[in-house]
Amino acid sequence: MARIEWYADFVNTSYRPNKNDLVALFYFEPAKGVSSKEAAGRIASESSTGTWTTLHKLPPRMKDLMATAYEIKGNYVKIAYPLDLWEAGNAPQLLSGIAGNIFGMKALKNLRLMDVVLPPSYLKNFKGPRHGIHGLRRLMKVKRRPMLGAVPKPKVGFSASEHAQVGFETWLGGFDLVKDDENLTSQKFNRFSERVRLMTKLRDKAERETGERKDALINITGETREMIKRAKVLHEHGWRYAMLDVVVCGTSAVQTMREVLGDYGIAIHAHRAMHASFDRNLKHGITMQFLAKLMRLIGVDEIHGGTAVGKLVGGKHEVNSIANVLREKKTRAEAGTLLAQNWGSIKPAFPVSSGGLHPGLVPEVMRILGKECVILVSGGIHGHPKGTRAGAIAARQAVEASMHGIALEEYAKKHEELAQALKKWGRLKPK
Ligand code: CAP
Ligand code: MG
Repeated sequence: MARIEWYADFVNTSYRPNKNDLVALFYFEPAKGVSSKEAAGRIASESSTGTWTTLHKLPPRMKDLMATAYEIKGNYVKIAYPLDLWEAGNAPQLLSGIAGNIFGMKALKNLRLMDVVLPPSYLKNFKGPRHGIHGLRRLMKVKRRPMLGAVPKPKVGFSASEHAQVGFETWLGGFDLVKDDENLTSQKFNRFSERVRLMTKLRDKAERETGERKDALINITGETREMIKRAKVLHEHGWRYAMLDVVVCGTSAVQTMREVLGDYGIAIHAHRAMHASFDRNLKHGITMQFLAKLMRLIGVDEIHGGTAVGKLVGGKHEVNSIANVLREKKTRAEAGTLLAQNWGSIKPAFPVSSGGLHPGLVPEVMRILGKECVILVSGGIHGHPKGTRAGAIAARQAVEASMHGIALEEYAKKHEELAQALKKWGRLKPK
């Protein structure tokens, strides 16, 4: 009888990837009755040239585009993809292959894309961050400490003027950045253009009064042509950053905005809202590490990566591992999670630590992430017993104490804002 399936043709354990292959690491669980080898072959097949059955006609050159599952170890498989499968500089197309149909295959109970090694020949068609860590430090004149920012809280509901006023208090307390929340764009109670106008006035005032650089992560998320208009407004008002909800916008829009904002010299702050819908289940979906990698590749300057100690999921290992992906020139391999990646000339990006932080948690965040990060303390400054400005002062004191290796309680003896924050929250880890 003629062969119906050809999945085995996509498995070759003696294959060794060449320097132009793109190599993906998957965690997989075959469905009942499916062998590991067959499941691995199906993943390689559906993510490259295959279909469910043998074909009547197959041009010989097709062989050169087939992916190869070449290493199967327990529930992990490595698959090598020839470079020519991928269009240069097209991030959505990459996802349609390695993160597309394969997640829905009946032959698999679970499938998780852990990481991908991008060869130099593939990397070279992407821009990476416009400024990166060093560029942002120069832009903001913040030399050594973590960058500090806060979102006015509640998340949405303030008028543009109330919002700008909270921002002003945040800046005057010593913070560098005032961030919009992910679901604030241009609602009728707080229009984008009005917010930008008022924030600009108060930013200039704050810069004059403090002698420090002050900026904001104003959310331009929307339909792509609208984002282009909003980017222009930010440019005309002299802003150095823009914020994008990168997952909901999609890689195509992020690539477009990297072009537009990059031409203006504006940095991208990436909020990752919706990431947990595909990275939270440890057996299925896509890791946050890979999302971070993809975003660094297509050009965000900083992206949320979790706190390990705050209100949202994501442990210490994951937070460190995301930082490894974002900050290193050569990302180190980590067993079962990360593959080694040489970033070539692509700049490093800041990991952003946010969600449920307050001054008492700052030392722990800095123990995990060090100084090369952005720390957002939002509820944890606006909830300070003396208000936003005192809250920001307290958080900055907590950063100073950590930079000097001084225990918070000790530092608080001479810094009353910090003492007040510690009295309210101590080392509380919010849920
Ligand atoms: C933080 C935050 C961010 C989260 C997102 C919020 O506020 O603005 O959206 O940090 O999560 O709305 O929760 P708080 P992540 O500081 O008041 O908690 O950074 O993990 O992507
Ligand atoms: Mg938020």
